[in-house]
Amino acid sequence: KWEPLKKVGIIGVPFEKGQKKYGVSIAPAAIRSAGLIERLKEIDGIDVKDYGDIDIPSCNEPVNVDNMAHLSLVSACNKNLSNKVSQVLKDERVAVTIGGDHSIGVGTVDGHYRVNEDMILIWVDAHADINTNKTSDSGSVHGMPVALLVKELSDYWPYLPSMDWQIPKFSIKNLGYVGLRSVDEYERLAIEKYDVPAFAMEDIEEHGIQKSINHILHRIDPEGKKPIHVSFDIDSLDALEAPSTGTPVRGGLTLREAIQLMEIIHGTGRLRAIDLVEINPALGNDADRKRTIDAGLCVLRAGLGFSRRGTIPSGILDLPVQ
Ligand code: NNH
Ligand code: MN
Ligand code: MN
Repeated sequence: KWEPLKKVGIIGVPFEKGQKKYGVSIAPAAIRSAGLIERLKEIDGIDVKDYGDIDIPSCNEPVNVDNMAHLSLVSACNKNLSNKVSQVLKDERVAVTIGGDHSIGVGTVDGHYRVNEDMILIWVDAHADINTNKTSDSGSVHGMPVALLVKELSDYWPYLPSMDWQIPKFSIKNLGYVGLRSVDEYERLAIEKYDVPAFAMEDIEEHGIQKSINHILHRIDPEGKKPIHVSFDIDSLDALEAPSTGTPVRGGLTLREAIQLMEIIHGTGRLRAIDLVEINPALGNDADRKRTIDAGLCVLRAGLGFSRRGTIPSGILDLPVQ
């Protein structure tokens, strides 16, 4: 009963307060001017609607929670984003969110969950982003979104002023990881405690992308009937493929592996939301920037049905005659 959705809604999130470096907030504009909409429209049969950028609060009543930088801004941004993602999904479009740093995963997943409680989440990242404010070394919220979202960890948080709008109901049983290679100690503990299917680079090395993603999907949704949310951190790619990002890690996915991953997920017909986060056009030189943005576009195109084989124009049966 599932078929790939041909309608897509783009949401830009020029937000970077979930981490410390300048530049992730200019990614939506940079990716748009690199031809985001045009390149998605090249996909056979696709209908793209740009919902524009969400409103980013610039200042807010600050709240002080130990080891959580800019929590009130992160929270306000995610509240708007959650509503926007819900709206796009209710319009029966795949919600494609262009970040911004990965703290915006709170809003995208919350917005998806509110429309469909069955959703499952594939977190494609070098990092697990499952720190609490007690376990994080950085105090940056982009390392915490998964821990904020899952109900199983809600008792490990203090009261978070400004976050009352977000009720963590999503179950960690519906989460899987691909691409991990920089996991903090307590993050590893959480992954093992809850037996989260987590394909770190060494597992991908051993099994390949196809078996890895199929194993995860089968583990969390054996009947294959739940909508899929992919939260794609560009640093899941090898630092050579995607240099313009705040915390590059060597030894990551090749772009070919990432494209294959997205093609397989597209092929389920159940992909309903994609986040593309942590592209930082302010880091590196022109070639780095171009390579990183282009990699992100290739990932989106693969997830939305672009075929590397090429497609015959619709309604055409033969070559044009002279
Ligand atoms: N785990 C580290 C932290 O909590 C790094 C997170 N950085 C990321 N995550 N880019 O995807 O801060
Ligand atoms: Mn991340
Ligand atoms: Mn990361």
